[in-house]
Amino acid sequence: MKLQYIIWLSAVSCTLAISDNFLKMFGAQQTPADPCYDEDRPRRCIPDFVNAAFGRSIAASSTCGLKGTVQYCDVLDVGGAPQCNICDDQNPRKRFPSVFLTDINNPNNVTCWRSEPLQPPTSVHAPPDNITLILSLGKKYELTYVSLQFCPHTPKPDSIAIYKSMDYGKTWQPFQFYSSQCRRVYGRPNRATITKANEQEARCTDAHRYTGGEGLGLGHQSRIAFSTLEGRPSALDFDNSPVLQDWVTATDIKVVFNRLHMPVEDPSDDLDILIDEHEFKQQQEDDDEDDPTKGPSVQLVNEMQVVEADDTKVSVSVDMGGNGIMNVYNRVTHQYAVSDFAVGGRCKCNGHASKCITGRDGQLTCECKHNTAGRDCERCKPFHFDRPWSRATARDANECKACECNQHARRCRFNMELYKLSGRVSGGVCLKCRHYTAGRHCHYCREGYYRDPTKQITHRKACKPCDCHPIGASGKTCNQATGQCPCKDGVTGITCNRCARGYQQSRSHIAPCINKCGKCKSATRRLNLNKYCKRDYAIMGRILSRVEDPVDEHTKGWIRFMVSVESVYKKARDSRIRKGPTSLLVPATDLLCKCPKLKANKSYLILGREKDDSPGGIPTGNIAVTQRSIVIEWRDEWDQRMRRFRRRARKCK
Ligand SMILES: [Ca+2]
Repeated sequence: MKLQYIIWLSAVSCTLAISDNFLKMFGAQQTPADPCYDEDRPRRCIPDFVNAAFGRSIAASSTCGLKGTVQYCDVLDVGGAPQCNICDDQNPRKRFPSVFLTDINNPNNVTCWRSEPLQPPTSVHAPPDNITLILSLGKKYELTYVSLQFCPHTPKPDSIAIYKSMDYGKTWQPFQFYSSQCRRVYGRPNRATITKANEQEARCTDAHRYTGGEGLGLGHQSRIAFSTLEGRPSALDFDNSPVLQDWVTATDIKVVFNRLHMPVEDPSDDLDILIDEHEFKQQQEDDDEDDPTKGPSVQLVNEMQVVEADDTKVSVSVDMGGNGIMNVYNRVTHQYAVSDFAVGGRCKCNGHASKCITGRDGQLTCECKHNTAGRDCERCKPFHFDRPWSRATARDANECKACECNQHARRCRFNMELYKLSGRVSGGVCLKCRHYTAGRHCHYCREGYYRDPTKQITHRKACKPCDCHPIGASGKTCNQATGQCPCKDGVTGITCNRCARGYQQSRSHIAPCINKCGKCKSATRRLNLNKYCKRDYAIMGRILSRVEDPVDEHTKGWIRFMVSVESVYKKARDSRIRKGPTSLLVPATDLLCKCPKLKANKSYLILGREKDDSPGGIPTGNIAVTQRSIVIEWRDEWDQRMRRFRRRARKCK
């Protein structure tokens, strides 16, 4: 006991001495490099090649012994007597359930599914057997092959149809047909050539009759293996062939056994057979030439078969028309028996995941990288719509890129027009920019806000409100860069909140800041002939009222009074001035300086120039008081003086 303790201690000290290096190694093993990235650069990644059927349950339309004990008979040797046995699903040693189709395929302990015994067909026109096996893969896979291995001492069926579904069994499409009589059974030519025009078309072949295990397959297991890409021209350029990418995609595989053996021919059908045999010979000659697409897929199939390689023997073809064989058929049970149903392929992740995992909902799903999402990484994850989604290729991982929203938006959408305009670089458009930002990338400030130059555009407070003064500013939108609001005349400050130098505050909303009132020229009391001559008109008028809210297009900034013109001493020949009521306009700023000072019900002598009466240059017939006008409160003696000026005015120049 004590000795053991010492040995253990020395082992610990030894470990401590190398612990540094050991830990480094250990650390590297803990975080294996992500196959979807080369350093930080995204690259295409794909899940491992697997037998996607392994361990999955298969729905069989018929299983021997499920409804009670049934007898079946095999022939173990050519010419030997049939040996009979029973199927009984209740007896563990006599069961042939469908789970045996996808269990471990151990050549030393072959397990088989068997269909219920069937009535052998009496003629080629008898209805087909239609025994069906359905394999659900649980998600989309890209399949390289589908293979069926038949039980020892049982025949390889003559006519088999394989279908695939891409929508979890809602719809099915033909994948491959096997028959000694393709035309008769499946209405298709034998071994048709696939061109680029019909790469997504199922073929029918009788080749399985010539590749071992024909007839009874006595003494060994026979197999059929359908290579999905074999003979399809675009297989070498699979990356760039959406048609073939679609072709190999499946969620479910359905195998339908239509004929175990082809019944004896009707003499009238000979012609059909002859055509098929001719086609086969032709095809064999063609196949002898190098077919580059054939090699890799067959190789893959072989890789998957390594486990059974020891048991597989090459067999020779058997004359199908021989009476000896037909005699044996009659003595054995008419029954399908399959020991292994395998589909080789990869979980479909479009090059954006290196493995598939069971998601929270219990469903198999890709572990998506490259900012992709979906069970098959078939779309970009939210907020990563700057580039359109695309399958990864060897050259380009086609990573989904985040939209550039300067941290002001959580959502965006893709716009193809903008993407094209950008030279296929960026097509993301941010949605609902926050923090008062706006634009495709939330990269400028919304109207009514301006950029705070002291903060980054990504800052939450990068945009500040203009806060334009409701009275001092003439609008609510400030300069995006400086924040300067548009100020009314005489108003200053970034928000237009104070009067400029030389201006003073008024109580007017129209002109909140006015010139400090200077000397009022219009209120002069001195009037001479020279002044009289320089004015176009001279009238006496009585102020009737001040018109509130007189703001209109022509009189903005002017205050309107109603005035009754009572005497006209002078006017130009084409003047519109008449006796009677009319408008009198005074600049608001002048009025605030009481220049002139006007009171209701008072009369005034007014001298002015007609061209000043047209604010905005449009003649109105109004009277406008400006700095050049003369406005004097009326006194009766002005009447005499006006008449005198009028007489002397002939001397005016
Ligand atoms: Ca098995």
